[in-house]
Amino acid sequence: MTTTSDARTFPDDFVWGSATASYQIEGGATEGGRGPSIWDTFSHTPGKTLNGDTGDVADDHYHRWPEDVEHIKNLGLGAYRLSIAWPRVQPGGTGDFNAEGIRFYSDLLDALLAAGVKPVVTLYHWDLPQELEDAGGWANRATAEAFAVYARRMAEELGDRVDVWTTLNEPWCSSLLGYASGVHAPGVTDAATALAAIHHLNLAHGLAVTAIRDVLGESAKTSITLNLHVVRADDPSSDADLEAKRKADEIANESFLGPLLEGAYPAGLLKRTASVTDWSFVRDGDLELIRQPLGVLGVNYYSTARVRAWSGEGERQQADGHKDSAGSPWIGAEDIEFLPQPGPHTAMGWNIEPAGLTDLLLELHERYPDLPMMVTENGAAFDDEVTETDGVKRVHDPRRVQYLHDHVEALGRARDKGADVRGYFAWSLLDNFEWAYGYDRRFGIIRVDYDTQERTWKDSAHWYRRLATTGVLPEVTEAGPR
Ligand code: GBH
Repeated sequence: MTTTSDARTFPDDFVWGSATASYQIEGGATEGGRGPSIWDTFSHTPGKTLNGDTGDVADDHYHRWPEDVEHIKNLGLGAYRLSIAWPRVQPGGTGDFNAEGIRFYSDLLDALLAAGVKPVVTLYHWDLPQELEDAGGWANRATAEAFAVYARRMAEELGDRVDVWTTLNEPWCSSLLGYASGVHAPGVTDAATALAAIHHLNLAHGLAVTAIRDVLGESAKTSITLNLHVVRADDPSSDADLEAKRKADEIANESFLGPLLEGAYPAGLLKRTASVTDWSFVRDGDLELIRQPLGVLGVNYYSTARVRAWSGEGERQQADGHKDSAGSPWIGAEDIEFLPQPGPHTAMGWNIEPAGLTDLLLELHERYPDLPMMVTENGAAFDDEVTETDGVKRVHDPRRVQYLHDHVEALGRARDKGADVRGYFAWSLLDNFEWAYGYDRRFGIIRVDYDTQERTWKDSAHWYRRLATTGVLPEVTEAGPR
């Protein structure tokens, strides 16, 4: 690792990228032999997404990918993080693969390589084939086994062109938002089901890494991306608040880090959930299967949370994101409350706290000193201002520029203190389908006009290009075209 005393200057081999996910950008939902996914079903169910938005068309990336690759190239990015839609390449999740779907990704990877961009590929960013959900989804062990078959086939078909293989994106969301709070597909609200989903997602990761290494050899760069929660105790000198933090950490972080990197589920969580499930879905040998060598850990970071013990009286405060959901994703932490965080906040209502990223990366580095990391997502939704002068459109997004600037700086601080962070991916390349929030929330550094599908670089895209091409953090005033 190259060290530098200046947190604003990054080494030449530091990777600057941007990220997307299949269901959020592709559209073409019924084209090219693609099968339905749980997000097609969920978004087409009235009341599940804001304004009833679906990913049927999204950014029409399925047809416009050559233009999008041009944008990636013109941004000067060294890497692009994309996900494969499982139902596009294997419509039912088991059985036949779909040559047309595989060709779509094969062509996309070729174009990225021709543009000098390294593909970082996620195998699962939440679009489970509906047939697998009908058979029990992630609560079903067979889904993990099917995932390994799919992963093996992708490694065989595309392995020579992929730089990093990421198995899962944010299994916390897939399990706890999908099966506990129900705000994500498939919209189930059952704690026991969610805990089984956690385990089968972890198992799917382990089986997939094994399959990928079997096909591509031990030098294959394998990875998983986690949304690790930075949880602060409201009063760090209060044992009760520290205990509240520990409960939140266990369900949100340790139920993944534990099995993936340390070979066990957190004992406290097992105890506190004993009345919900007997955990018999964890079979002999599973923990060995899950704990596989990782080339790099992907870290997604957006904001922080603050918790304290709940007295049991009055109305319990809940995390901003889950106020209206039917179930809580904080299993085993029913007696804690989430306090409103001081601002500023993004359009998602998430608080902005760049120091949380420094803390998180340093903590991970201390715990796993030999594990390289990449920030695989970081970014913010804001209301952008679109102006048009003499037919030239500009999109002003000063708060996004500030957000990206401050977080890259925070990443640089962690690196200066020794954290082995090798890359940063801005979420997202394009405005896209923001899950339950539909098209209402825009995370892109490139604006998408959903009537015309026209792409327009925001000021943040111009700013990010300077960063990616120089490796030196520009001032926020250096945003905009030049
Ligand atoms: C990522 O999820 C996804 O990978 C990506 O697809 C998505 O578009 C992007 O972020 C933006 O949402 O629950 O109130 O404590 C991020 C999901 C964000 C979930 C922060 C938990 C904490 C708010 N996480 N959130 S709260």
